Amino acid sequence: MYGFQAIIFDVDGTLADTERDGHRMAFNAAFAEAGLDWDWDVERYGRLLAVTGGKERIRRFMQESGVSLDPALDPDVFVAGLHRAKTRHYLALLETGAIPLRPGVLRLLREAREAGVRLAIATTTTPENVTGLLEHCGTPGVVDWFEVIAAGDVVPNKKPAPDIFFLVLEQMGLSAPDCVAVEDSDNGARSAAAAGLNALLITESTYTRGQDFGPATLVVDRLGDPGEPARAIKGDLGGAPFVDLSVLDRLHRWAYPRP
Ligand code: XBP
Ligand code: MG
Repeated sequence: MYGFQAIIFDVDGTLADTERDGHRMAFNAAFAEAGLDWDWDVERYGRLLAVTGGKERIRRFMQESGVSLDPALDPDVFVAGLHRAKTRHYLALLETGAIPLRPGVLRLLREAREAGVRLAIATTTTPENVTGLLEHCGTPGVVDWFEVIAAGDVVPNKKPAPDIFFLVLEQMGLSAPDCVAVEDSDNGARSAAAAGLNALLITESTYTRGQDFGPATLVVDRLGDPGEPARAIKGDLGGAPFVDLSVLDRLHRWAYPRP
C-alpha cells in the first residue's frame, strides 16, 4: 500500500528524450518544406526551449529574428500551418521508432499498474505526439494504461502555468497530495509546484541537465533499470538502485509527512 494514488508524467524529456533529435528535426523539416531558410541548431533550440509549446516557440523565434511576413498573411494562420507540418514530420519520425522510451519508463508503468496506482499524462505537446510516441516507441496497448492524457492547447496557459496539472487532477477526481509528478525540466517543475504537486521527481534530460528545478527534493539522471542504475543529483534514493514505487512513496512521504 502506497501513500499516493496516481503518478502524473510529463512526456518530452521524461518518457523519452524527444527534443534534440525529434521535435527540433521536425521543426527544421517543416521550415525547409515551406521554403524558409530557418535552421534551429542544437544550441539555438536549447535557448528556444525556454518557451514551451511549438507554436509559441515559432512565434518567439520570429520576434527574436525580426522576421517580417508578407502583410497578406495572417501570422496566426501562418504559424498554425507551419506547426501542422512540423507535427506531421514528427509523427513520421516516431513511426520509424527512432526515439526510444527512456530506461525504466515501461518498468515503472508496469509496476504501477500491478499495484493499482493510477496513471496520467500532463504535457505541453500536441496530443497526437503523445499517442504516436507511446504506440511506436512503447509497447502495444500502453496508451490505454493512462487514465487521462492531457496535452497541448486544451488549457489556456502552457507550462510553467499549472493549468494542465489542474485539468488532470479535475479529470481524475484527485487532489495534489494524492499524486506524484514526474518531470524533466524547470518549466515542468514550476508548473507542477504551482498546482500544489509537492511530491515531484525530476529525471534530467539532454536539454535540462543542471537546471534549477525549484522546490524538487529528488533529482535523478534517469529512472534507471536493473543493470542501468539511477544516480541521485539532489536528494537520495535511500539505497535503491533505480526509481521504483517505494522510492516514489518515500518522496511522497517527505512532501506529505504521515504519522
Ligand atoms: C514540451 C514542449 C513541447 C515540444 C513541442 O514541454 O515544450 O512544446 O517541444 O511540442 P514539456 P509541440 O515536456 O514541459 O511538456 O510542437 O507539439 O507543441
Ligand atoms: Mg518535459
